[in-house]
Amino acid sequence: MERMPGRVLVVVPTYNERENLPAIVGRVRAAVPEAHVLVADDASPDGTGAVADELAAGDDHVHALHRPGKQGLGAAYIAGFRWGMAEGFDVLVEMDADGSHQPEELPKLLERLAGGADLVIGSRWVPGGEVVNWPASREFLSRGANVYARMMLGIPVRDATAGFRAYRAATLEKIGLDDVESQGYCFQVDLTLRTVRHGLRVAEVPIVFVERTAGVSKMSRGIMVEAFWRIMQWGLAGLPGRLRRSR
Ligand SMILES: Nc1nc2c(ncn2[C@@H]2O[C@H](COP(=O)(O)OP(=O)(O)O)[C@@H](O)[C@H]2O)c(=O)[nH]1
Ligand SMILES: [Mg+2]
Repeated sequence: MERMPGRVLVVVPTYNERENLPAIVGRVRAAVPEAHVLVADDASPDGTGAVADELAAGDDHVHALHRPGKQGLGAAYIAGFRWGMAEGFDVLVEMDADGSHQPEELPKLLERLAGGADLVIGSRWVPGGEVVNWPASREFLSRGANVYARMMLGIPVRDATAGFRAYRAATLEKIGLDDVESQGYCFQVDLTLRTVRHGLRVAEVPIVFVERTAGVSKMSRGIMVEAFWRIMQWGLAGLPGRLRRSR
């Protein structure tokens, strides 16, 4: 890669991803050999944690973080980010374990970060972005959630729910992680909003998102309900400021 934005840690949260993990870790190591990988596993019943330990034992760029039980995506990422910042990494990457986020596209995100951004989002909903193998219902849900978030929050981001992204450690330090309560996918919207509200630079680069072929999605009704209400709360809390600025 031409320009690296510093030492990079790719955090991969896992819950029952045993059959997906070895391939995804191998692809990250091949695509960006200088980057380290941290698997943040929530005591997966299928033994993903033991698979992570095996991978870590065979490669000094691979690490495993074991958490006591399923506590949601947000909590796993925060634990992973804290681990990485304590270890002195300059860039913290979010990436799913199921192959939906293609490690081969990671250099593109990192180059954009090095070129001058505080958060880079791998976006499905900008020109050039794409989703492969999604049923129409899932595409409708994702597009709808993004229109809802953009209108409620007034942020200029096309894919605020995307989970393939790169943060500067300095960005995470500035926005603060101590009071983040979002557990499910609205964690992504939460951190996007914080980044925008701190006046930091958010860039979106198009990615091709490929639906998983092994294991099952952890998307649930509870996760959707959490996102709906939290986004409404943030939108209402930010409304006086938006009105003041538009006058
Ligand atoms: N550690 C941890 N990982 C999770 C949790 N929920 C989902 N994940 C992981 O987050 C990533 C995205 O989840 P996935 O089920 O593929 O969601 P989808 O792509 O939106 O259908 C995968 O790597 C999951 O294993 C959780 O509660 N804890
Ligand atoms: Mg997935």
